[in-house]
Amino acid sequence: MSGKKPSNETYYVTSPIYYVNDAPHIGHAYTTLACDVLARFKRLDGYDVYFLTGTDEHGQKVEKSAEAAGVDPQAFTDRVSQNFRELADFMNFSHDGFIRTTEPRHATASQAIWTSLRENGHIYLGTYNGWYAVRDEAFYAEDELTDGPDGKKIAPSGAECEWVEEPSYFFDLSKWQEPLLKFYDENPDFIAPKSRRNEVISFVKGGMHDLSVSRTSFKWGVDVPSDEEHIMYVWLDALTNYITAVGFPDKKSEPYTKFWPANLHMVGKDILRFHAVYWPAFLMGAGLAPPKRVYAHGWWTNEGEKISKSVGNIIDPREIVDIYGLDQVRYFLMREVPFGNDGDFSRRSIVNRINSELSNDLGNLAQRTLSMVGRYCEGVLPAPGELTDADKEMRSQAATVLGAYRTHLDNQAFHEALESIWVVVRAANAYVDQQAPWALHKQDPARRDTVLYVLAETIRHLGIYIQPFMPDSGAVMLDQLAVPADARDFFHVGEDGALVAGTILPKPVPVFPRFVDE
Ligand code: ME8
Repeated sequence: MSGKKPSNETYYVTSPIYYVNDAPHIGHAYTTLACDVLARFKRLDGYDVYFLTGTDEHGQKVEKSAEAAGVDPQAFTDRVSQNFRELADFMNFSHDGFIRTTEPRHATASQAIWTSLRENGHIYLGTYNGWYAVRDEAFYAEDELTDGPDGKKIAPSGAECEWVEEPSYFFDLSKWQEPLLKFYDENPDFIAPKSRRNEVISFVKGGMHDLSVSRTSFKWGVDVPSDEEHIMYVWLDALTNYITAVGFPDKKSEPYTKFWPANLHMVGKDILRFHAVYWPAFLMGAGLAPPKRVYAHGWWTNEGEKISKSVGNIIDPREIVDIYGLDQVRYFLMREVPFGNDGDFSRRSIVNRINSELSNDLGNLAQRTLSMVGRYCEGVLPAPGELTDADKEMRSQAATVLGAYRTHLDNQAFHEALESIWVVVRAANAYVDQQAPWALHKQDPARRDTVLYVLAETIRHLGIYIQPFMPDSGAVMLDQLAVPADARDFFHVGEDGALVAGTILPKPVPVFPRFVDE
């Protein structure tokens, strides 16, 4: 049966932890939203879920931003981290944890992983001479750089590089080529989508230099154990957040035993190398299991242009939510772009999606069905009579689509997951038109009741399904059918949760009003 709960299954999903040098924008909201949809879906599917997000607060970039703001880095991060917490609440994210890398538990975990790497012989002391981009907090090899104006060296990401020469500890990344290639080979789903997997594999095949993992020229970071001159490289510290949050270095108790290795690290394509190359190497070097999967999604542009502070076209999630509505924005972000590809935010496309798919297709279906129940049945859910083939087909389609929905989300194909639900929405609209309950009203009230019942059941399924993407709207749809709060998970898909005839339904209100441009 499609709605069956798995037993004792867990699901650990993480967003990146965001740098606190900037205000949150649509790109940050996008990544965490994808995690939120997965977390909500898995909860409805009976999993024990841990969904983590947070802020990355160390490193030179944050230190410089604090300096520019004229405050000490701790006060600065306290303030800016709060903006990301507020964004998460405002976007209705259902995270179970919010981690800050300046928390004491995180220094403990970072120092513990460092110590394991050192004891296992993967970290040694040397001197770093090379290029560093503060914006990316990343080291680059000479042959990766191009010449910019004023003789500056520019990284492939567009960030300016500076020459760094200082004592540094190194991680023996050059020795990890074979183990990593073997790991990718044995775990073909570790990196997604496929095109990104190929990029990572060719990067690793190209050979890697040892990685500088400590700095001495500034102070804003986690101290290297037993060498107070050094602080840890911000990415080693940052990546460790994923195990800090589940209790590392305590590997023997929950939540670590329950949730590690993580099921999914969701990231943008800009930070895939850190997650798919460095992180599994660090973990294996420390004798810990790598995560099960890393998904690198694409990049948003604004009306065709790269989003950047200097261009001044940053999209503030609050602004668009104020204009279009929260669930409308959540829907658009997950529906507009085949997940994994780059996407463009344009006014025209969001308005189109709201008016055609939300308002016309889904909103009208619910509104016209429930108004007929109000008008013809005095607001009491009618009892169905014998079902025709068309009725049975409608009911079965609504219940069985859960299987395709689940598969799409396990592949992080959010757009296809929504499309599979919309196949049912369109089938239900065709069913209303064919059955024409308004014409049956006088001639055949028993048949009219059956059709309205089948439609109400279809809307119940749609209400359940849209909850991960549009939690508030899903709740409103289910409220209108008087579905009890404990009957809204996937266990209640199909006959198990069928609506009870005779239930008095509240007066319907439109769930998705049309967007009228003023
Ligand atoms: O990289 N389109 O943090 P960060 C889509 N602290 N996604 C975007 C985006 C856009 N235009 N702009 C940003 C860091 N993102 C590190 C991560 S994790 C251990 C440490 C999203 O604040 C996307 O997920 O620069 C990208 O990977 C992330 O924000 C970068 O956030």
